[in-house]
Amino acid sequence: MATAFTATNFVQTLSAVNTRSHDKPLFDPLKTTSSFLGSTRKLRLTNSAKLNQPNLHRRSAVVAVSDVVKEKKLKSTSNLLITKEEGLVIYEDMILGRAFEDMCAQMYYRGKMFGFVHLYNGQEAVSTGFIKLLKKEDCVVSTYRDHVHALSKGVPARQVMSELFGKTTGCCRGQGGSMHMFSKEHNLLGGFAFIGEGIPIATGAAFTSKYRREVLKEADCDHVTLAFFGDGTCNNGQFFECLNMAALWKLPIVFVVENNLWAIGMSHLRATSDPQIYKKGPAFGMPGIHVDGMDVLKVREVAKEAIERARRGEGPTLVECETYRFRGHSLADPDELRDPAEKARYAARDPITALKKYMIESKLASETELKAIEKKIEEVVEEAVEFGDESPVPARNQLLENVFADPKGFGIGPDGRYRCEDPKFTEGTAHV
Ligand SMILES: Cc1ncc(C[n+]2csc(CCOP(=O)(O)OP(=O)(O)O)c2C)c(N)n1
Ligand SMILES: [Mg+2]
Repeated sequence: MATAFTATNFVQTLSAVNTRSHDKPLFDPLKTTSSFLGSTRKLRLTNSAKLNQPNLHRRSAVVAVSDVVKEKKLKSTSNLLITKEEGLVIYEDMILGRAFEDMCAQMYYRGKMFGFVHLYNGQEAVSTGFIKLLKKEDCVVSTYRDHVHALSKGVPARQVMSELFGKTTGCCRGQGGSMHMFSKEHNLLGGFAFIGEGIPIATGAAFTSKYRREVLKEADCDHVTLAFFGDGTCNNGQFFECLNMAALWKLPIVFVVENNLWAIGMSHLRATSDPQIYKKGPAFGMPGIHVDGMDVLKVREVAKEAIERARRGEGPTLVECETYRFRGHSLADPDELRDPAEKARYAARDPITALKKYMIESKLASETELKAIEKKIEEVVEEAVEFGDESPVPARNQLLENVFADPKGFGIGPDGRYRCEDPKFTEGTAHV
């Protein structure tokens, strides 16, 4: 059976282990059982067989939880993982993500949006579990599946919807669209259409925080960056290059892999030599951890420690969240390739239903309280659609903005001609 460091291992293993140490690890990763479900039984067996080969028996130590967390845990008087207030915030954020995406599907099929639109249904526990722990100054870097990361980071739903409608009131004034959500105010450094493209941007943002703190002596600059990306992306070069740099320079970053087991129609198990992505962390000298990405509370526990480690200046962490998308790759995908039994298995583990059950059973909230949140969010999303619909489309002179780096701007002059049509535009002296 394949091995996995679970969230519990990460949070409960109580003394620090040097990742490069040859000392015996505090727990034996090869003895833990896997929760890696995967999609194709045949391939899963092939991969577990591979793990018995001697060269894959390398034991990777994991940096364990710090004394800070240990103390906090001991002082805690409750067995519950969250307070009522925290639970309500988490629930609301997950409901917002789900309701927003469902509305996007409706609007897309009504022709209100253009290009590809990739929805996040099913993966909400990852966005909420991580981003709701951040400070405003912390940065988030996303992929083309970015609407919900933007919402969790605090970009108002109306600005995200308006962006999807290509309107001037969108968070990128309608110039980004679905795959390029960006907000300077919220330190959302972008969705990126090319896979892996955001990882170096995130690494750069983390380097900025470290530079400001250590070189510019801004003592309070303890900002952390979260880089979100998928399983398919982990086979790309940027991933490895950035793990190397982040570990080398001990950057305050968390690499969050949203392993939904598929890259469009390619099963993760067919596409990668060792499907346990978290194991690639220790190879670079950083902790690697696997967590059930359908359980927001487990994600949150791991996220807390990984974010705090980064904030304390102890460097990066690689977190693999095993999750699942409930819809096709994009709204243009008929989703005919995935096994219906696999889809049903994950649908039964809906992270929102699970949280609701936990909150009610633990008496953290009543059914009525949760219903009130759902109602409130319904209104927020409705309002976002109305706002987007009523907002103006960009003027023609916005077309070439931000396309070329020219201090005078290459847009359209007051006479309606493109500035770049002026023969003097390359000299920066055009007056059209
Ligand atoms: C550099 C690059 N190569 C190929 C593509 C085409 N492409 C778009 S999405 C995708 C799959 C990515 O899968 P994964 O990283 O698992 O993310 P998920 O869609 O599952 O969230 C690919 C290959 C791309 N966008 N960029
Ligand atoms: Mg994927």
